[in-house]
Amino acid sequence: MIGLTIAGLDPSGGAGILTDIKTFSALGIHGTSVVTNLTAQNPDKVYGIKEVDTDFISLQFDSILDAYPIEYGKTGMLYSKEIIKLVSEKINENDLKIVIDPVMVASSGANLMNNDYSKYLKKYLIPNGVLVCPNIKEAETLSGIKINNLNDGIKAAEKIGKKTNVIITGGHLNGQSILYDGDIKVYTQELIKTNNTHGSGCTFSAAVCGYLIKNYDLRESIEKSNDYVYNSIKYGRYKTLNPLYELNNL
Ligand code: PXL
Repeated sequence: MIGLTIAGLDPSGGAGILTDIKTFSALGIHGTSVVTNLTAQNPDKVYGIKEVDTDFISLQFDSILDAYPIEYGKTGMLYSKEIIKLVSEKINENDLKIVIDPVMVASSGANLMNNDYSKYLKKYLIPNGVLVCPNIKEAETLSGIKINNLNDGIKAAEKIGKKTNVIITGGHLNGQSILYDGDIKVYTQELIKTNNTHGSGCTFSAAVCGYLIKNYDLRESIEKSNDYVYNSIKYGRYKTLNPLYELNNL
């Protein structure tokens, strides 16, 4: 079983590609990656961002897809319109089924997107995804709806859900996640008091992608990923998640 992450590199290992690969590994999946951006950061601060040029991103896609029969992938930090367009073209050309984490801002507060990022995400990428998983802030940006309570979240999910299945992840709404896949379903989870949350969006989207690869349906994959992220946060270390908890048996 093989998965693909199309995302940025967080050298602290807390988020981005390194976390996605750890998550795939914990699920028994061989992880491949296309690096869209290099970042210099730790869980507290982003020191810098360097975009990879689109020709080289394209070459990474070709090198992986020429060698491996990949069906499912996920996207993380894409940063610019040019990268979103290129990634969307590659996804369409290769019929990839993609879980989209619409990464906009790092947990430390730094911007991980360029101007009009949300507009181009909605135009090129989201309509071709199998699931988009925004947190509350990202859902507000994508929907244009301010989310103060569950009802607002449901409205936002229905609006974003016109383009593809969506789950608004619940870390900021009392542990309530809102799925719209034609019907609304609300998942409620206990919130853990901790600062080990850096990378939770990356881990969730990689886990959903991983469970889809393992042939679970979308709802089963989401439910299993909710548990997976809960435990990764619970057993986190060094202000980041521990997506290997299953392997470590902590
Ligand atoms: O958690 C969002 C995220 C995604 N991808 C990269 C990141 C971060 C947050 O810091 O650095 C590369």
